[in-house]
Amino acid sequence: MILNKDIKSLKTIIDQAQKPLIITHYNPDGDAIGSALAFYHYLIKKGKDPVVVTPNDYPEFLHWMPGNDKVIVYKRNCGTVLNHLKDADVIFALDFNDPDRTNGLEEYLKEAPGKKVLIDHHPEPSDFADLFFSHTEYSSTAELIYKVIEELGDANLIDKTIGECLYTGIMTDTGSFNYNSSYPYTYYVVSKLLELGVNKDRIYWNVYDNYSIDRMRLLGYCLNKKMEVFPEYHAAYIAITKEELKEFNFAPGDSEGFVNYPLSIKGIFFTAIFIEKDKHVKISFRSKGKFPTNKFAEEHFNGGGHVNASGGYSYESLDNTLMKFKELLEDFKEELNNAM
Ligand SMILES: [Mn+2]
Repeated sequence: MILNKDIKSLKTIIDQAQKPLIITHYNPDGDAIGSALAFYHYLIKKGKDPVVVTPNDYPEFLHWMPGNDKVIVYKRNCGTVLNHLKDADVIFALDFNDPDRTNGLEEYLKEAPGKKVLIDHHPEPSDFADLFFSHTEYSSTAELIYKVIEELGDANLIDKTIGECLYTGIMTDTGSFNYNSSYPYTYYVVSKLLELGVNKDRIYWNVYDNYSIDRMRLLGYCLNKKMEVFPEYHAAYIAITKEELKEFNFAPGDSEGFVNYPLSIKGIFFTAIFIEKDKHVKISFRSKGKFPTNKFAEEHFNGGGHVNASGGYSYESLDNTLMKFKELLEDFKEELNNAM
């Protein structure tokens, strides 16, 4: 439930804002960028001059979004971003629950003098903001942004441009309405966005139908040669080494979504992808049903996230990481067998 008093506070904060700044998490996804740009366009309509900051670059399939050219990437513009953080009188933290999720900006964010407003749908936010809109029942931060703007009495300011950004966030965070999308409100928002003329097919093509040839071949290789299936645990994983990534001219974002494919196998409810990096192994988890991948990631792989979609890291070798994962499957056998 969004409290009236919080909406009142937010209204005052926005009215008084001279230098608002919007920031997302590291490796921003469609929801992070969609929410940030939607809120950017909203603040412009409120007569503000907002700045949008991301900690690092994001995949090219999000570069078509309106306002993309306004985003300042910290990794490439350190000084500019730090100055903006110091100058901002309001900081909107979108789609993340802890300053650590900015991967390198956490201290600057915590020390920044501006008022901090969190708008996010991840569980258990840390106590770094002055005002919290933290609601896990929303499919995406984008959907929550719609709700907040509606509660502010500004639904009439949401136009096609804002709508395209919001729709992208909702679509990507639900895997095109495949998961996290069982509440009617999601479809209420979508219906409103469609009324504004948002072209959902074009957005889908922009985001999903833009594989490079290398990426498509990497996917084929992963499914054919690198997928291990464990029917007895209802689980499967894909693991890719650094050398293999090089072979396929890996670009950031190329393995996005691969983790979901094994879930299409009959009887598979839990999947993981392990990607070998220079100093660690990056892991993503997905599940169908009750198996809490976020708890699993948090307890065993230095990570966290949502019940059905989460991520983590391992600082051991890829081989040892996979061995550990397989042992854990045995430990969780009963829970996995009762997950559906
Ligand atoms: Mn999100």
